[in-house]
Amino acid sequence: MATHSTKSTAASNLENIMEFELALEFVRVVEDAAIASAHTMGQGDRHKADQVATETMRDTMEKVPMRGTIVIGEGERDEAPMLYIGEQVGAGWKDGGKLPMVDIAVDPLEGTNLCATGSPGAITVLAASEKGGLLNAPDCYMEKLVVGPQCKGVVDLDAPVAENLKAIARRLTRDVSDLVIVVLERPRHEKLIDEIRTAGARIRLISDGDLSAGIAAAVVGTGVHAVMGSGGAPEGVITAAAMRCLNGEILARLVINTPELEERIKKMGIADKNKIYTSKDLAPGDHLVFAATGVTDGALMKGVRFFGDGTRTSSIVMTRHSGKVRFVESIHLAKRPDVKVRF
Ligand code: VTB
Repeated sequence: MATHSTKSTAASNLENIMEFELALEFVRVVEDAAIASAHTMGQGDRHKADQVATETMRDTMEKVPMRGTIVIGEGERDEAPMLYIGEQVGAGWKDGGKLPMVDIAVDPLEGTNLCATGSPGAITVLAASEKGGLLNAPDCYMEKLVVGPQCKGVVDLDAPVAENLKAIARRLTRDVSDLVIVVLERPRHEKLIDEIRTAGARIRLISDGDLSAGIAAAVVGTGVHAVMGSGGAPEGVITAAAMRCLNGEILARLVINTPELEERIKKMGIADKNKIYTSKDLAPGDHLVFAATGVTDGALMKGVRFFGDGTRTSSIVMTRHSGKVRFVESIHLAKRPDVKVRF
């Protein structure tokens, strides 16, 4: 009994280190990546924007005191030079291995096009958990339905769109015509968009970035009530980590529509391709950290601002177990003796 409690105290200490101490380290990681990619804003080069975000994220991540493993990243080892799935990151691998083992899901630049065109909604983002706390989702599409805490439990991925909208409106004590639903503007969403319009709800079509839209849906006052449609599965897992911190919900299903993908998920041990995942299925970790920084202006965070004496960033960092949602406004000072800080 005594041994058991000592063990679990040790385990929970490690996990507390993860939430309390690593949370701020992860803010540094997303801030640095955001500053690097913000320098490329509007240059029309999405690959460059993504590349500098990835390189910078990796550089800063290497200094974090942890034994991190990328579980969702830039692709398989042979297709991505860094932040590839399975890559070991962090300062802890070199020093005898006392530091916590952490699984990490990254999207170094969510909304590469948004950054390349200087449009709102680009963010740098990551989620972290104790080992096994984030589903290793394949890089395919995922059908998603994201709602905030009040609408948890009343929506169903397979229900008609009109019914889900009615349920959301009822929970938010308003009419369907008052709702704002965010949908990626894609030909594959024509039917969905028609159905939302027919039901009478309002729509915000976005060109990219359903991850930050999903987070906005779980925060009261952002003017986003749900996100519907299909986007990337890896981003779905990162959204799920955010939902677990914000008490929102993502319901999701992998879109497995080719023999290659069938084969891929079989190898990954996913038996039922039609399974509907909840936030807890996608991000089952008990100790979860979610961190994001605005690259361009968005609903929750401002974009990076360069002001000569330094750089200002807006970030959000959330921890599930300790229940903290922090909005972090940072000023990164230029190395000059006469540097000024403005409120
Ligand atoms: C993008 C991106 C999203 O999914 O749409 C991508 O903007 C995949 O969709 O934020 P397309 O292939 O149609 O572009 C996301 O990355 C994330 O879900």
